[in-house]
Amino acid sequence: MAAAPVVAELRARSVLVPMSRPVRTASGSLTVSPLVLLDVVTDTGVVGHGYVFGYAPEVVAPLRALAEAIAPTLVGRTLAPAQRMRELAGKFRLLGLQGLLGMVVAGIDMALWDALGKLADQPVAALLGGEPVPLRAYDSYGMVDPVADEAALRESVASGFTGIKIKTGQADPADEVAAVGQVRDIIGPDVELMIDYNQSLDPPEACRRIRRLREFDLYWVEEPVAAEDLAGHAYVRRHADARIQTGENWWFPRGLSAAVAARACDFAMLDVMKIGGVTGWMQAAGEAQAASLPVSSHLFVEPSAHLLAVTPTADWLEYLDIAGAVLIDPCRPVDGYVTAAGPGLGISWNEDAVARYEV
Ligand code: SMN
Ligand code: MG
Repeated sequence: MAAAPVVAELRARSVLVPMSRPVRTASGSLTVSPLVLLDVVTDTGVVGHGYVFGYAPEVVAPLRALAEAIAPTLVGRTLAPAQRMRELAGKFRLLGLQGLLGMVVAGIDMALWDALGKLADQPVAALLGGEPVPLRAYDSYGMVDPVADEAALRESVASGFTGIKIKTGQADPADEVAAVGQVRDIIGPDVELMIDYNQSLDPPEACRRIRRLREFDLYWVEEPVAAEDLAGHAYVRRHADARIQTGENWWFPRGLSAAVAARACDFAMLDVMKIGGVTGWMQAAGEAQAASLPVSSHLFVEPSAHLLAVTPTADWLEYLDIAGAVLIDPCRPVDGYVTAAGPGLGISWNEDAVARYEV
């Protein structure tokens, strides 16, 4: 049997990428997408790609430096993502896989799985026992101006999206009620409407605001309070008449376990970076099924399309493009659905664009 491919080099490049739709949230705005592109160069010549989203431009340099510092640990090792994850978790046990380290480890995991898919000429969804399938997607907006954004919202619905998410948490609750009501009027009663407070409220205020939005038939209310305030999420879930979504800020599968134990949510939102890459997602998806939590994705459209395809309780794919400007063939929605592309995770860099945005 031929020798298993090994990692020859781990390469990290940082880019500040334009976002197709800047995002204003109650907890800050994003006008550029700070990414670190990770390449696992194998001894066969096949290169696996992964990427991490830094949220703030200041973070890409330390992320890149961290990836470069970890690289020697991987050189010469096989591509086995689960084994490499176990070893990295052991090596960094005292620090813990979270924060910038957790993000880099997850990005490496994505690149390892991408390399395995490319070597097998298979989409990662197939490596995981499934296959690419059309996934219903919602079009994800920031805080909207219902007048200025009306045309875009109507176009989202006309293009086939059956779900729309908007950010809320306006300083004046009356402005929030007006915005949600106007968006509901624009998209009509048959399109699902989600709102996302991005951790901006305290539990009693969240309950008060949700009560004022009752007539608008919300599909979910996302991160009403601080992500790590699981008791606060559970309080809102108990006292407000709304289904609570959270999870984009869970660190690795244990983050989901803690939320399940706290009865913090009705849904699970998995961020393929923070949940621990493909490997972490698959472990979390099993626990979400056991807890009967519908799973939706957060950002990372391409990898998430593969993972939701093999997630037993898959619910929605979030369509919010953070990397398309540096991808050769980004996943685009068709009639409101997104289907994974392979081989691997379907990630190939547009090198001209990478050169343009590299920092
Ligand atoms: C979100 C967070 C950070 C960047 C973009 C969007 C938001 C979401 O919480 O759920 O999309
Ligand atoms: Mg969110």
